[in-house]
Amino acid sequence: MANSSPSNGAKPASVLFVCLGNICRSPMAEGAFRHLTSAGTSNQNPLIGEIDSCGTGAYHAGDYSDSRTMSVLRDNGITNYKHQARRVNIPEDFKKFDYIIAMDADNLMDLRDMVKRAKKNGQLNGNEMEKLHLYGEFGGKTKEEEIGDPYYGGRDGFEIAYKQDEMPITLYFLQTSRAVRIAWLLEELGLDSNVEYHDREANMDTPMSYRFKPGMAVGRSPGISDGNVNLIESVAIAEYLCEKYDKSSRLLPNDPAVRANVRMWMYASDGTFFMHGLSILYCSGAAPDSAEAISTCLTPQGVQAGVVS
Ligand SMILES: N[C@@H](CCC(=O)N[C@@H](CS)C(=O)NCC(=O)O)C(=O)O
Repeated sequence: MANSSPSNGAKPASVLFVCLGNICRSPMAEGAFRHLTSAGTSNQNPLIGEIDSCGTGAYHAGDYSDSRTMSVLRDNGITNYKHQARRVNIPEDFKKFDYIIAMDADNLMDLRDMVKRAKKNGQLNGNEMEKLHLYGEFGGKTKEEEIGDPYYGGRDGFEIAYKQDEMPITLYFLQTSRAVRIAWLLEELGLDSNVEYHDREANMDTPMSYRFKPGMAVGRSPGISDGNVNLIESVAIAEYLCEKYDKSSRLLPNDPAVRANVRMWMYASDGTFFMHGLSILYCSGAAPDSAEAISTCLTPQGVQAGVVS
């Protein structure tokens, strides 16, 4: 529990994750979120207060979290989380928590029905409906993202659910750089992302704060982090985002010939940029400063003499 408050004096927000039985998805989200916000430690994110999870149903009340949830959390370095399933408390949970986050659309619908009924019989009379959200609105890679129930599948379903519980993509954005293409792509794919902006220095140099970004091998822009994937090079990033998130193959079509054609233009545009960049670089290094010098440069002898390299 946080013992410090946000610097603006606001009350830390409390968060409740909700799925059906509270043994698979919502404890996974709770465990991952506790870890991300350093809950229960002296470093706890001051914006976050109480964190809990529950189920819309009581099927597993009192049970410990599914062993597959626990083993996936452990594999991701989360070893100190323990939870016993419980059903949502009506009306208490709806009064107590600021954010009530449903893992899928059915959970959200059930929660809405509960609030409606509790309002009808006078148990609730506040802004409870506004507290209800679908997971994807916050942590998901897309706004509509749902965390599918992995209960009846193998352990890999739990691994997918964990991946979904991880933070959104971070785009390291250097001003006046090709990062703008990736920002566009993230928006076009409907992906939620944190954008970390870095202004250039007055002389347009890349600031040191950008150059030495952890995980960004050589501090080039654009760069992204997506879970434990760190990437630079805009074409590589664009391909990765399309392969992973363009589920309908809208931007990178499925047909191999068309796909190859799109790729060809992606690589070609990068090469063209590089060539333009080189000519600007050469000119800026050896810019002639008079009409006479320019005419000398433009003769083959001028070029051979290295006036223009
Ligand atoms: N081919 C690369 C080019 C990247 C590039 O040249 N980035 C420049 C900004 S547009 C950069 O990172 N400059 C920072 C530096 O050189 O430290 C791509 O498309 O990602």
